Amino acid sequence: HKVVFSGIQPTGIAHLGNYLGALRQWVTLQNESDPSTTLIYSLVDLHAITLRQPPAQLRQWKRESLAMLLAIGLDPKRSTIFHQSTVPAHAELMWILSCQASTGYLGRMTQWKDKTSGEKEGSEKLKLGLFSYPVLQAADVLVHGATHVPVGEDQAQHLEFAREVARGFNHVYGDGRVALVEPETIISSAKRVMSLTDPEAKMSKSHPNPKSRILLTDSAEEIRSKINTAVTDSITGVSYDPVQRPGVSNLVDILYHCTQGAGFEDQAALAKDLDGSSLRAVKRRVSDAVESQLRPIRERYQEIINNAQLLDDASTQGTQKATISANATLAKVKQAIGLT
Ligand code: AQP
Repeated sequence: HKVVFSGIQPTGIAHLGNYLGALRQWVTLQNESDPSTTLIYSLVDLHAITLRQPPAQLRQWKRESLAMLLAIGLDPKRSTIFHQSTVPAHAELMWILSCQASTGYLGRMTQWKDKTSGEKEGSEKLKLGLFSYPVLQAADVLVHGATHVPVGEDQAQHLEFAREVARGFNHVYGDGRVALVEPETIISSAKRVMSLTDPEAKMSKSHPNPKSRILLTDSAEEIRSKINTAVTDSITGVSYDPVQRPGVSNLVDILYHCTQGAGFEDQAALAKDLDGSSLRAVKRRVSDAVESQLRPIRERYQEIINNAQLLDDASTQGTQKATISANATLAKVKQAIGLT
């Protein structure tokens, strides 16, 4: 039985990287999979508080993020869509898995190293939640028995960790009645969309410069202006070389993925075709392609963001379905450990 699970942090409106790297796949999986496939998508609000968020801001982001999942085309009747904190089994399984997870492994996580590399004052100020959130992420996936997890490349390491935790748990407690499922990672072809202002870093919600990302709610003018000011290089012509020319290659990537390949075999072939055009013309094509992808999403979002009834109903329905799925696993786990 195929179970798809994935999550997004409600830490702001989703950006083009979230969409091409993860969300678009969520919708495709929903629309193309067999009716027997279970689809569970979570707004992972407990992950969102690993960095401090003003309460009113978090509340607003949670609502906007839910509206966005509906706007991209997820159907709450077909897919389970819920806020993580409304299903306590996630946090409960996290504790149980924490008693299994290696701190050495957690300390080697790239995201942990990146987020703490600037800290000069030792570990005093660093929060435990930021260190242990891959364990919560493992619980998110394992508590629903997910078989497939569609994510961007930055999450691949955390998924490997989740498999390791599942293996460890099964080794200690697996007695035939409980076996946590080791999930497969599904990485989309747009696995890493880069920042427009700093193309060596991934596009992210938390980057301080709003020009670094295109939000799914951006107007046509905002899209155009952000693409126009995107950092490129002073080399003449267009070529696809993510190492030497990260800015230009990112634009080629974005064009490629927003036009389903634009009829070309790969990004290098598309770049070759663009080579005669001025950078200005290339940027115009990129803006047009992004605008065509995002316009329907933006319009649908505007229709539903103020529909409190629709949002509340979707969330309540999602919580009910997710609770049933999560509690089934948690009960088996507690039994196996001897807690019940
Ligand atoms: N740039 C990206 N390219 C491709 N996929 C991406 N994802 C995120 N950025 C890119 C994928 O989107 C899903 C949700 O991830 P997230 O909620 O962690 O989004 P974020 O933009 O990464 O958020 P933050 O708040 O800036 O978090 P940090 O800085 O912690 O990463 C995931 O499947 C992710 O892979």
